Amino acid sequence: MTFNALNIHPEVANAIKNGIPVVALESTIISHGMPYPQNIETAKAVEQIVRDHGAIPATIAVIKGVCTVGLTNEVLDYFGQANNIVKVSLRDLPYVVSQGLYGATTVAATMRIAAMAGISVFVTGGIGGVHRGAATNMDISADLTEMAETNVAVVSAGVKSILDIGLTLEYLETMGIPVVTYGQLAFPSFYSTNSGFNSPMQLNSSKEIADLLKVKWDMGLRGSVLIANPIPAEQAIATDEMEEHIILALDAAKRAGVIGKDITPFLLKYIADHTKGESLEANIALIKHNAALGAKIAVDLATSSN
Ligand code: PSU
Ligand code: MN
Repeated sequence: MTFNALNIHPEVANAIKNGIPVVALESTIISHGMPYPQNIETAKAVEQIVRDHGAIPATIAVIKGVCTVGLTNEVLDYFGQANNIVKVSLRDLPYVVSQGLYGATTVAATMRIAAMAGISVFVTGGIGGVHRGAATNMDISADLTEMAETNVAVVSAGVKSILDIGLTLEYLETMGIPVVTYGQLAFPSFYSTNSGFNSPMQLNSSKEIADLLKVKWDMGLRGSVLIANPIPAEQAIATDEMEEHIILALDAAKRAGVIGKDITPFLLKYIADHTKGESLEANIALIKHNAALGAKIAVDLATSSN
């Protein structure tokens, strides 16, 4: 059994080769993070927004064991509906590749494959982080350890409050990962513009963010930068309203005995099901918003690197 390299879509490969900006996108959000058909509609809309802002989108997934960078619409349709798709974090990659399976990649696995392909900007909704109760359950997403290691910037709407946001920020500090909030100091919590924690850094333009990335990597400092892009205020959901649903979701997960990699998808689905689609709408709005910022950063980074 050998590793059959990567399959990079010709449009993406051409862009990488010629210094044209590229934005990587994950697939767990499609297969395990959002319901059908909104998942596919959103995935396609996000790709279009990346294009509208001057970059080439590269959604990443594992197809029959092949790490694939840049998906066709047919493949996106498949990943949005099929039920044989493994949620693939870093740990799961060699298994799905050697077994020839279909895998939807998390932030961690997407970053790693993006780096293999030579892509340095990645857009998602929310990253995984330190879970509530981590002091006893040790549940810390591999997204964080990956961010310490791999030179791919991550644009997100902050950290979802299903996690312990304070501990997640502490962990990011320990691992040397800069956390930059775009346009404000308050660190956003996915559905809300303000998590109650301040961001360690604030930058106000995509150019300044691209400069920070370039300097970090030119200095030989390995790893990611977490760029937190607050949800547009008109789409935000009040923190205390979300908190009620989160408490119920955590309780339901505990009663159902959900652990490990199934926790995050369980909580996301529970909350979406119990907020009458309001959270789904917010989720869609924020990822589109992130796609625009990520594409601008990729454009500025390509300009300063060419
Ligand atoms: N948070 C969200 N939506 C998501 C995820 C997290 O609001 O879709 C997904 C991402 O793919 C992320 C993964 O990388 O969940 C984290 O999973 P875990 O906690 O098992 O590492
Ligand atoms: Mn976990």
